[in-house]
Amino acid sequence: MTTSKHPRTLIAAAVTCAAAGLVFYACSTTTGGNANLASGDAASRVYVAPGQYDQYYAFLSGGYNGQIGVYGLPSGRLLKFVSVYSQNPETGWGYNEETKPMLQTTFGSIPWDDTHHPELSQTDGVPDGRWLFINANNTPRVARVDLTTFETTEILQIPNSAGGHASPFTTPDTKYIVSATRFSIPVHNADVAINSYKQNFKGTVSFIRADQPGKMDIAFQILMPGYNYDLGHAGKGPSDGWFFFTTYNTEQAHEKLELNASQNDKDFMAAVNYRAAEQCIAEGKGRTVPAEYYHNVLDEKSGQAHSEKKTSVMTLDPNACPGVVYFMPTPKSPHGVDVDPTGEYMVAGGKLATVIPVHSFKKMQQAIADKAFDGDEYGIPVLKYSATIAGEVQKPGLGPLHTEFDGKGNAYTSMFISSEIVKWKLGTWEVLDRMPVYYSVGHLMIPGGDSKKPWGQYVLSLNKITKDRYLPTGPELSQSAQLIDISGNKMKMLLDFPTIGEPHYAQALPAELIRDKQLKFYKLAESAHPDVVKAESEGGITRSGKRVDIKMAAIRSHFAPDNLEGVQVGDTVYFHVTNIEQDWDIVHGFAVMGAENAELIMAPGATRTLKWIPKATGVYPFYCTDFCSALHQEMQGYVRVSPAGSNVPLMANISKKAQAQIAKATSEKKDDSHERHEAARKDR
Ligand code: K7E
Ligand code: CUA
Repeated sequence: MTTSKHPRTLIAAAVTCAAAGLVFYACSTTTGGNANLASGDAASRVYVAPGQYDQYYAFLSGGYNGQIGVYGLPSGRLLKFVSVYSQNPETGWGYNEETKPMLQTTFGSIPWDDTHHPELSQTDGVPDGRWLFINANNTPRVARVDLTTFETTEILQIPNSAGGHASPFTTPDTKYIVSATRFSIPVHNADVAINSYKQNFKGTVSFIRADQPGKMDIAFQILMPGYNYDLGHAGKGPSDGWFFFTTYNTEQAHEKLELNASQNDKDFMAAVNYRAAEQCIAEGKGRTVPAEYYHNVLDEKSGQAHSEKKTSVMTLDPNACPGVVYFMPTPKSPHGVDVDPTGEYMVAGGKLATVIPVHSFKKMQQAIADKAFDGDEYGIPVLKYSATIAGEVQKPGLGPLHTEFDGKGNAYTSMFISSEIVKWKLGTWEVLDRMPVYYSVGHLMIPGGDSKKPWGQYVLSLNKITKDRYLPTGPELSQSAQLIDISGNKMKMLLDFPTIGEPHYAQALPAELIRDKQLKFYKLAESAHPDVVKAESEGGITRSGKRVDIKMAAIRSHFAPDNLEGVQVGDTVYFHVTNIEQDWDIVHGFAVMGAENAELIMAPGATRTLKWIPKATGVYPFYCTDFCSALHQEMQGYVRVSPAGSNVPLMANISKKAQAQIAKATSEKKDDSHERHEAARKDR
């Protein structure tokens, strides 16, 4: 669920169900114990000895922290946060000049978002460890994270959309990732009465070209009726070429949705034939319309991001392209839609339904061929429920949300209201096992569990409410994840660990698919950053009007230059700091007193730039923030700030060693930059 952090959501869910004539009780608000769920050998099953590696990388979305948490499984150890949509003062992401453009949108620079669904790139339907995509839920965007650097390298804004929730699920070849509107809005957005919802509000489903890094773009947007589009998954195998989306609010309510969007017994699963859409567009049946959105790319060679504003988008009206969209009635306000590894079954999470409905792709094709329609909605054929349904899992539990697969013919569904994971069999639809989880599970995740080849060893339960699970930390507690062994017939609880942010979905894959491909440092010799320094002697200070640029090298354990003069009140100062180390994991930081943004953190070989506007005269220390050597505490310097118009000359103090480098360089090459002379002029 999207906003299900607090216990009141449980009550709300129960009330909703009561309104629908059913009374569900959340069994997840009991207090106390249940500590003995774990079997005796559980500890040894998750124990990763000092110096040993975890078996899987797991990527957990951070929800409202706008980031991604990288955890090792089975230990549950937190390895890293990848900054995506939210500024991160810890790394300087979104604060330094290099990465600021990554947060650019048509609404301006947005320093925050809400991440829900990490999605690994796939080759032939199997996660391949190249990239991880993630959606922004509030201001719709999709991002690419490069899994050799664990850095966000690309962000694309989605126009004509609001609430980019059904995103960024991939096709089996990663040709496309998708983004669909959770909130329908006027398309093109306009000043209209909210009660003109039915006439004016539309949904869109965007197919985003994703297989070429640095070149993400919207291939086309399909204009859909004004429902809420919740989640999506691509077909695979026989259903390759199709994409499935859940909808709710087919009532098209625009107020008190809690009640008004829960009237219909069935909403729809939308089946989109995207190859047919490609075909229609090739035949000129699409329409290019004006739309403004940003594409932001971090250049690998310079480490600098650039923003490009796009001005149009290709749209397709399903009525102009018969056969591109069908609706399958699906009970009731479905949340997740998950396609099994064979590609035959589409499982819906009918969160207010009493069953788990499963559609058959084979039957769907037959129903289309037979025109087994129950009329249409806005020209889109509605297939008969009985014609596409493969089966219903009876009495699965309360509040089914999401399903993943183990690759051995079993499915695992999360039950939000009854707080359990339910294992059932594809084809016979019988419930095989249940595991209580604490509390209120949202998504669940099996490594590769939405792909053609799940690594069906564990399921991770991503829970919303921790209550009494951990030492209390005031009114707000962390969310939790629980690792369950699914290698045998019965599920076994192994581990319970707190998570940061609100992980909605997660994905995981075997560590060896990523581990040995890690970049250890950026090659200094190949840096294309315009303000890089490749040796200490290249540091210096220059002025151009009221702008002062300071180029600096950072190396254990000093900055070069380390003392600077000639800066004046009213100047805008840019510190361009290059970590000139060429050694794995030797990181330096940079912070200056009174700076209003954050620190810089420089990976080896990287240049980062801090903007600083000194407001008062004085001497300002700066220092390295990352404990880099025994003499880290000595890694410091001063900037002198004089009054505006002062005649204190520019001075950058560099070491004897650097002076020697400069002398050597100038004797070899007479006409070398006088910026360096300037720097060397006033040395110690
Ligand atoms: Cu169920 Cu946003 Cu995929 Cu929350 S979502 S759980
Ligand atoms: Cu460099 Cu501490």
